[in-house]
Amino acid sequence: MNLLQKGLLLASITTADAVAAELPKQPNIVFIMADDLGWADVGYHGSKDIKTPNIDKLANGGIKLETFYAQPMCTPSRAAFMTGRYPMRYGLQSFVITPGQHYGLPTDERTIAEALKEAGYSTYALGKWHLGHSKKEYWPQNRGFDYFYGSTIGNIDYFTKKRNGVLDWQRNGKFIEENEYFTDLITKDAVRIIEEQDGKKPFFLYIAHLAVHSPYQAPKKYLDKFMDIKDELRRTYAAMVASMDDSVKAVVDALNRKNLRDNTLILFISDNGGIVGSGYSSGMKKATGNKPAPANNGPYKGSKASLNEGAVRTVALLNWPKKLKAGTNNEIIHMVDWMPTLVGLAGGTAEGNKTIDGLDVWPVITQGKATPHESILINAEFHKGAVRKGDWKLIKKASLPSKIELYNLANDVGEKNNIAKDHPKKVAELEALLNDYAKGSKPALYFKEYMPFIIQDVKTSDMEYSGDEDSGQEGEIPVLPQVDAK
Ligand SMILES: [Ca+2]
Repeated sequence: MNLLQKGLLLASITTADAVAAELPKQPNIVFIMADDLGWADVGYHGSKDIKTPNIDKLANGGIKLETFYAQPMCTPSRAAFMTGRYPMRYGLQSFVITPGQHYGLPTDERTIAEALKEAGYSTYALGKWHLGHSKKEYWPQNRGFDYFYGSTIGNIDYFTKKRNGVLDWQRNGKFIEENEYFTDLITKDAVRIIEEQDGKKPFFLYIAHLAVHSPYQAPKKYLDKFMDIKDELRRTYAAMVASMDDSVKAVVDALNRKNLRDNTLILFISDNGGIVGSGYSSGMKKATGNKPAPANNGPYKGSKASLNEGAVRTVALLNWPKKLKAGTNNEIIHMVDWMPTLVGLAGGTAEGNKTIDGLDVWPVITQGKATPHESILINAEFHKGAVRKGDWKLIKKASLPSKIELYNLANDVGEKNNIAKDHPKKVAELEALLNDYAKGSKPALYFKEYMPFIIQDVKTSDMEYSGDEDSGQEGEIPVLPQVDAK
């Protein structure tokens, strides 16, 4: 084809086609997951005491997703990302996989890493997994990742990599003792991986920070930067954010050094909102010495694990200077959307043998299209759930005494005015919608494992008693106060 023919061909295709034609066939994808980051704890959302110049640079030079929904907690959110499916569909809607649990992301669920690997990508997982640890079949290297370096449980010590005395730090299945700070170790490995790329294959690099999840620990050099923050917990938290911000810089610098930046999409997303106020659990109170939790969710109500915006509306941005025009996007985008969107961008196939809840939001991000979601499920558990449809959000607390909350987020983003009583028709519509979603749910594996007599879910009261339930769980140790024999 000569130049004239090429010119004619270009002139004959539409603008949209031209944009598509310009896209490299298979961009590299660097997905950085923050853990429990407060919405307002980044500079570009107005944080005054915590500086995040490197995250801000990505945000301001990229697309800030300001109506991005994750799940309320770590395990469900990661599951939604990995599968493109709402966690209630496979029993991960409730709580997280705790160290004593045996379950994981069911192995018949297809992951984004499997889909990208099939599309020709090298796939790497670094950091915190939290989608199953008890059996190797749940580990990242058996869920589509060529390589895994990190921890499979949550909440390990940032330095010892132990949880209750058990080491949880591995490289490709080999447990190793490394006492450097969690964030520094995964950052060094990310940089090494980027530097070793030979350009023959595109890569998917999933960097899952433990930061800024508890336990609240940071290296001295970062703590020293925040001596003006009086509250010790907030100071440590700020130091953890700053360390993660430096990690972002190291990754971007490595991509620049390797001349990979033009063909690499970077995403920075928090898996859920921050823990604020009085926190949410006795464990958290213990971790904080009964002090207020350190995060700030800005205008959004609630804390991690709730159904309020503070738990599920998270820090989210994309950056790809060569392809994405800087700006702010206010359309509804959900964690489940990354699977079809990123796999679509990679020219792969997201759909396996199960229906995906996520939708391809690339036209929303690049062409200013409206969200393709008529509604989104915020979560559905046996005792509570929430949906958003347009500007309306309904929260149902089904355990007795039950409670219905209805908010119009267009004028009440802080969920301050429950207007359920004024809008019975809207309540009925959204309650029916939430119930329809919930009909597609499976029993929560968390409760099933702790309460084995539940054969369907607590919601149905469908329990099969063996008559031995009164003896408790196997090996359950009585908790008794010490009694003075005298
Ligand atoms: Ca989390």
